[in-house]
Amino acid sequence: MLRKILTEPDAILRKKCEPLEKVDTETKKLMDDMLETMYAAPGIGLAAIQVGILKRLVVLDISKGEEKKKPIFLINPKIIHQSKKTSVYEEGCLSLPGQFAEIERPAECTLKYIDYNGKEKELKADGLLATCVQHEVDHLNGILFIDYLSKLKKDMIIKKLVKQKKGIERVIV
Ligand code: GNR
Ligand code: NI
Repeated sequence: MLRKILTEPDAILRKKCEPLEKVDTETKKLMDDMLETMYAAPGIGLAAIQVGILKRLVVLDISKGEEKKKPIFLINPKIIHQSKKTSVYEEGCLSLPGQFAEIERPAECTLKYIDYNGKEKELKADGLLATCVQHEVDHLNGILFIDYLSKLKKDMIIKKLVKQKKGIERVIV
């Protein structure tokens, strides 16, 4: 089932998400829906908070069009190491439609998480995956990539998004 993706400005996107206590059928259904929603968007990552669920849940897939799909499910992800070395990527976000900016983050990170089957795992990420993982963990703490920009750039982007949203409302009403 496709879920609706919330976009900025929306107060829900600024909330802190709660850890999951168990991986039950409801959790798996939500993760399946999130993956479907992410592929349909299309995007390479999606946090539950982006579909309005305040739980520490993330789905990712950085495989390219022709390649075999490689979905990753992260439950209660915790970054346990970040490299001193940084890298810059042009980031986008499904909650900031049409907005892109170069963001500097640690180039490598290691995380602990629970997988789809409820097993504890560790993942060492670099390149785009490292950026994406950190972008998603930020979502779980109510942080968006525009928070790393100057106030001027951030305000400009929010203004554009408010305008976009007003346009959409007018069409619906
Ligand atoms: O689809 C997405 N692409 C992307 C590109 C660079 C860095 C991060 C991302 S994540 C984004 C999907 C999204 O909003 N995830 O929260
Ligand atoms: Ni995002």
